[in-house]
Formats: sequence, structure tokens, C-alpha cells
Amino acid sequence: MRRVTLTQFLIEQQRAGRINADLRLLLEVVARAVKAIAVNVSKGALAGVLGEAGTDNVQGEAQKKLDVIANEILVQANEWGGHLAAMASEEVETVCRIPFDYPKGGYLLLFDPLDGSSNIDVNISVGTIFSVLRNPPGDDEPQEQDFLQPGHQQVAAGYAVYGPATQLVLTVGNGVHAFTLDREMGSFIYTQPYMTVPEDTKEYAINASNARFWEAPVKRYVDELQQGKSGPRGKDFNMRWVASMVADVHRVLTRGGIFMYPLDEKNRDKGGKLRLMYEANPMAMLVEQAGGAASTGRERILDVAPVALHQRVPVILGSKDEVERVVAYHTGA
Ligand code: P6P
Repeated sequence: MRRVTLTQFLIEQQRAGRINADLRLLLEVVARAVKAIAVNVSKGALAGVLGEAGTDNVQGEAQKKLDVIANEILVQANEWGGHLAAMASEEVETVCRIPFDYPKGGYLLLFDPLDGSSNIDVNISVGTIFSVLRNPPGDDEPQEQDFLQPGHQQVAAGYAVYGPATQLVLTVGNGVHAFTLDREMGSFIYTQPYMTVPEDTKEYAINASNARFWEAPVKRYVDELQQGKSGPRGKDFNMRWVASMVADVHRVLTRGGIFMYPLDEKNRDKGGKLRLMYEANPMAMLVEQAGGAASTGRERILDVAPVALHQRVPVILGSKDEVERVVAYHTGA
């Protein structure tokens, strides 16, 4: 079968009028940066890139060397192309500006350069998550406020998962499409067109060690799953928790399931664990584009009105039937 590359896929999306040349260039540059990150991640101990960087990020989390490397790769790859007005990164407190001597474009790129990096040192899959917004009109430098757009305004979203294979999963609003890196060619090959989340599932993902902190609706939902065949759900469920959002969400997109990092007593003061702008929003766009649902438990994630660049939200996403059930329990149904 003829192999279609990411480049060809993007040219065809442009020909169909779904993206313009600047967005195509942006996605090509992100894909190239992801390949460079994959090279660093796959070297592991051989490249002296494991372990702590000796610094903390804006979240107050100890940065891994690879967090810093991945962030630098993404910023340096994207700053000169002329397609971006500015960038925002989980690893950087303020807006990442385009150097004055480079041209600016009409898009804002937000990313978590290396999500799940606590798994790096134990060789478990990690990933890069990215979100693309339009820069609001006006020719002054984008401020944080310009990034604070609800997720339904994203023009593209995606992630790379650095697993046994390196895959890039992408949506530009016309379904979800997956590409697998051919390391010999250095090209992303189109391997999964129109990924869809099965509506029904037998798999759930949650960090069960937090059970004592969950709110009642989540406790009720998980308890029913754990009762299995003899309980109200009438079937047995299986549990997975990689503690790497990209890996867990990729599994949900590939074979269904529900992924939850709900509001709990531990993270209530922060509003949740996962970040809205560059984790929850891009994953919510992907899951909805794949026929699933994504909620905070109280509202659709893509409708959340952002108030801060690094704000956190509860995340319940995956198979539509399951997410709707959890939401119903939150509303007392
Ligand atoms: P916990 C990784 O640090 C992350 O941000 C997500 O990728 C992952 O789903 C979650 O945190 C894991 O959190 O509390 O299980 O370590």
C-alpha cells in the first residue's frame, strides 16, 4: 500500500481548505521538533539526559533535564518560522515571545513539552501535547490575556507519544489522525485515519490511591465499576493508570475507556491537577473529534473560560456514555 506522509496529509488538508499555509508550516515544524525530542528521549541514560535539571518549573515541580531540553527544542524550532505571534509552555511562567528580528504570524502555540516526565527515569512512555489558537487581531505583542481563549476556539491540537513507537496524533477539526515515525526515513507515516473512541468500554483510568479524596459522584461511579458483573453495571471492568496523560489518553483514543483526574480534596485549592490550556483543552478537542466527550464533571472542558495561563481543571474524558454517566452523577441524577 502506498505510504502517505504527514507532509502529504497536510498538503491535502490545505488543498481541501481546512488549513492555510501558515498552519501547515506550524504543524510541520512541531512534527520536526517532536522528532528531535524523540531522539533525546530514546537515548535515555546514554545521553546523560536523565535525572533532575536542578531547577523547578512554574508549577513548582522539579524539572527533568529532558523537560528543559524538550522545551528548548520546541521554542527554538518555532520562533523563526514566521507563523507564530507567541508561544506558551508549561515549563515557562510567562508568554514566550518571538525574538524581535523574526517575522510574526497569526497563531499562538501552547505546549507541554514533555508530559509525564516523572516516568522518564523508569523508561515508561511520555509525550508532548500541543494546542493552536488564533492570535486575536491587533499588531501589539500578544499578552497572556490573548491566550485565554476557551478550548472550542482551538484550530488544531495534538500530541506525540514516545512509546515503543513514536506516534503523532493530530486534529485540525476534521477528525483525529495518527502518524507513526519511520525512524529510517525520518518521516511520520499516516497509519490511523479517523480514530474514534468506542462509545462503550470496559476500561477505566484513575489514580486509585486518591480514592479517599474523591467527591461522592466519582466515588459512586468507580465503586459501581469495581462491583463488576454483580453490580449495577452488569459487567466487569479493567483498570489502567500509566501516570502519563498522553499514554493513557492514547489508549482511550485507540481502544476506548475513560480517563479521570477529577477534582479531589488534595487538589481542590488548585482547581484540579491537570492544566487547562496545554493538557485538558488539546486532549478534549481530540477526544471530541474522535466521537468521545470531555468534561470537568460540571461543564464541557472546551467551554471553560480560562482565567490564567497555567490554571488547572478536573478532567473526565473518553467514551461518551461513560463521561455522560459521571456528569449525571455530579448533577445528582
Ligand atoms: P499522579 C504527569 O505528571 C501528569 O501531569 C499527567 O501526565 C498524569 O496523568 C498525571 O500527572 C499523573 O498524576 O498524581 O498519578 O502522579
